[in-house]
Amino acid sequence: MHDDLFSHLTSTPEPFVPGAYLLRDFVGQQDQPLLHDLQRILAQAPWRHMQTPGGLTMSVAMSNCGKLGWVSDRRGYRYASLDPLSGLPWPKMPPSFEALAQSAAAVAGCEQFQPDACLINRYESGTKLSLHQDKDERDFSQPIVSVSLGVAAIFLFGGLKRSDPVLRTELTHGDVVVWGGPSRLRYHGIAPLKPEEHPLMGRVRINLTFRAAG
Ligand code: MD3
Ligand code: FE
Repeated sequence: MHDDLFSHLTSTPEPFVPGAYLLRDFVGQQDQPLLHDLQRILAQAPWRHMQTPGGLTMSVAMSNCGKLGWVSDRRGYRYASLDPLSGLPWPKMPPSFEALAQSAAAVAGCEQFQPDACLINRYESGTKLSLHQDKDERDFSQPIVSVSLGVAAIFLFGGLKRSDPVLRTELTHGDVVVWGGPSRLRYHGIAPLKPEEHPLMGRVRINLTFRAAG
């Protein structure tokens, strides 16, 4: 149904590291409807800065939509079906979000991707995300799809060990990356966001990560 919105890519692109497919401006003209749906989600589940298990406040502001949401507090990292701020279920994943994630996964050869969680990250000038692995999901054979919106960021990706060398690439508004296969457990992070302005988004970067978590 939605495939025609994303049909500008017809053949499988080359992975830029094994298993990871970078789809430049895959969002295209869908950015406005996506942002419209995002505003609805944030009205129900506003930005918040979560605590790490060690008691630090994360500089990235977060929210979630979908059946499950990623949460962090003094008890640890986990997926939860209720928003701890409201006690209510996370907002439903909008069809526009799901269609984008599934179309991108399909381009990368993952036809069966069924995300049940979308973590929404907001970066302001200076906000960074330290090198980490995503290991809170049940099935690492399922990819993670990430969507970048707003100010460009330097994405850092290492190897399977924290000490492995770290490569850098810029992710700009509309870029989508499908992280599957051997890239799924790579260390990754975001360098401090530069104080820049994006015409549609202002001085922020928003990243959506779609996961099959449960
Ligand atoms: C590589 N988010 O939410 S997106 C995260 O831009 C996260 O907000 C960053 O890392 C952001 O966990 C990076 C790119 C990304 C997301 C998940 C991955 C790369 C990944 C999982 C495995 C390998
Ligand atoms: Fe991550």
